[in-house]
Amino acid sequence: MVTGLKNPPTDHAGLLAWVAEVAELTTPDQIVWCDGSDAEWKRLTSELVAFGTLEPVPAKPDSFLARTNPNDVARVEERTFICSTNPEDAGPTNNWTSPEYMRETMTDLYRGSMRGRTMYVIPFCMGSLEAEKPMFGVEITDSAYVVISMHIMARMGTHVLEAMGGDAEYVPALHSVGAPLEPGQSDVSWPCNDTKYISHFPETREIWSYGSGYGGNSLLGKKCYALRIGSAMGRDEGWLAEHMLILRLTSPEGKVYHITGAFPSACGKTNLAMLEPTIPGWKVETLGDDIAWLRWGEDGRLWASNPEYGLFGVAPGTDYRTNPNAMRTIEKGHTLFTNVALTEEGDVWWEGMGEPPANATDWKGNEWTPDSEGLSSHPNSRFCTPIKQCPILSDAYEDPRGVPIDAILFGGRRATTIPLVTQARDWTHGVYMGATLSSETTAAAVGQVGVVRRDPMAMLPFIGYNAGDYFDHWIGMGKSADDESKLPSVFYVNWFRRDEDGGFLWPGFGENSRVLKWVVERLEGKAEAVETPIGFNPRPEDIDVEGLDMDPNDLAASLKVDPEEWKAELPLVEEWFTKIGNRLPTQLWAELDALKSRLGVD
Ligand code: GTP
Ligand code: SPV
Ligand code: MN
Repeated sequence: MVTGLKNPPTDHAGLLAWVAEVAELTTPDQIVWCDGSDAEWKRLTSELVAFGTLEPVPAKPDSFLARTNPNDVARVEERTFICSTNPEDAGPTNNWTSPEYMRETMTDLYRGSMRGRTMYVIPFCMGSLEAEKPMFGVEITDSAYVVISMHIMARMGTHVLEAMGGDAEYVPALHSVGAPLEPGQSDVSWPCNDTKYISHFPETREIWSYGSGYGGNSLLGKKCYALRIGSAMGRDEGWLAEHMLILRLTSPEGKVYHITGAFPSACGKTNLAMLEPTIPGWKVETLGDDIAWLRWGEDGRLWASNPEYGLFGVAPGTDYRTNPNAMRTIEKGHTLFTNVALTEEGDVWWEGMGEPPANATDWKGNEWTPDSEGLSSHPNSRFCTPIKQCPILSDAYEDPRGVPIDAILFGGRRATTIPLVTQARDWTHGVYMGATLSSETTAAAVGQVGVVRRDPMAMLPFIGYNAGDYFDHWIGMGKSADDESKLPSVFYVNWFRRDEDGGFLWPGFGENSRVLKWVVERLEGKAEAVETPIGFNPRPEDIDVEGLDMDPNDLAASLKVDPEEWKAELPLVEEWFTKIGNRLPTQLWAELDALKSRLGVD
């Protein structure tokens, strides 16, 4: 028997059977039950440094840099699968295979895949352990990088295993980098496999991942569990798992609001969640920057909680001027950087962080100077840091109930058409806005960057079931509210509209507080808006621009609702809805028809 099976730290029979089964299949050298301790962090980071997977970042306490294989730098949407029995249940937006086919295919891949490696067992919990029903998971992985990342990103370790007791339900999440070692074969610093599968079995709530060590492909509590499996659970149980930030906004009068925002990958969630308002008297506190679980509260309102324990944020563009609170968070150390540059002074650097260093080592390990041709850091390079280090973390963060939501923002990255902010008429119109959300693709996923695609509710790569059913679930959540006035108001924002020269019309970042101000003043019935074909829109004079040095023409252009641009959008929406097919709720076709008639199109 492999060591690690003999004196296991749990008597959970189901878990022990699964660990034994995986060990038998993948044949690791040893099994390690992760305890989540500081000693474990120290041991694994030291081992990874000695081995060359990590390099210390001496300028920041207890921080490290990983350089991945250049072919393993982002989520792989083409290799992500939803394996429901019926292909219709995965829907037209997901890759599908039958569960049987995927189990067979991946079992073959996993056979012996951990040979020569250590198999780590990571008990974790998404969300609070104090929750009515704690959302347990266990990840088995052969990557120590995954273990230390999970130390930061999720509640994990012995206390979770103890809380699971002998019979708790959990989501089994199996991960292998797919790089077995023959006796005597030397290892590489970032093992992975050209063959990659990120597979989900929503009916049996299981996750199987193979071939990639990176972020959303390998930290299986995050996108795989908290979004894809989570969304399927939410459909069955009457809640929502969403790709959303959560923030608390306090007005100068001391009124407290909670806002969630669904923006696609690398479209500004982390930045908005940690915003430092530029308008006096307003305060933002952070609750979450990537994932929100939305559930009904006893008061009949929708409450949001963040199931994660850390931040896995986009590095490029992060700076004291754009996101000072993220900088303060990572400055405290205990941070893992992936695919950024390391300066001669032993600090990290990336594009968008002030003046470039004279000399650095780039993300591929090559010498880099400001004259070098390539980027110092991969566009999807990231910092992985404990959320507790965020200096503006809200005191409600640990509350298992979360916070009651006043407004939901949908947003995308669009150079044209979409105004800075629009308020939906009602819940169903808000669902229409979310369902038709569009955005330019980013480096967060492998593939072409800058292509406009529909990314409904910023969940295109994360809906664990049929997108038509998902929209229906959103509409149903509105219907199940005991009182429509208790539902959050929905808004649609776009920080990324551009002028003819390609520059951003709106300054963004801290200045987005001006938009948040308009949002809460709409909730309070204080701010003006005009009714346009697409919803309620502010005029330039409705946005507080005091102290903002901005060309009034740019402000007007950022807010503009151009009927011609919106008419051009209609066939794209029609094509999108047609693609979703017969499970698209009729209410959304009705919303499209209503929009057409308001635009004077029949
Ligand atoms: P994921 O972690 O991939 O889900 O991304 P995210 O939505 O949290 O995106 P993030 O806040 O990390 O921002 C992604 C990129 O957009 C970074 O390079 C930011 O600097 C940039 N960005 C964020 N907010 C703004 C904004 O208001 N205006 C502009 N111009 N850029 C922004
Ligand atoms: C995203 O792509 O939306 C992320 C990064 O938040 S990853 O965890 O890699 O999915
Ligand atoms: Mn994300």
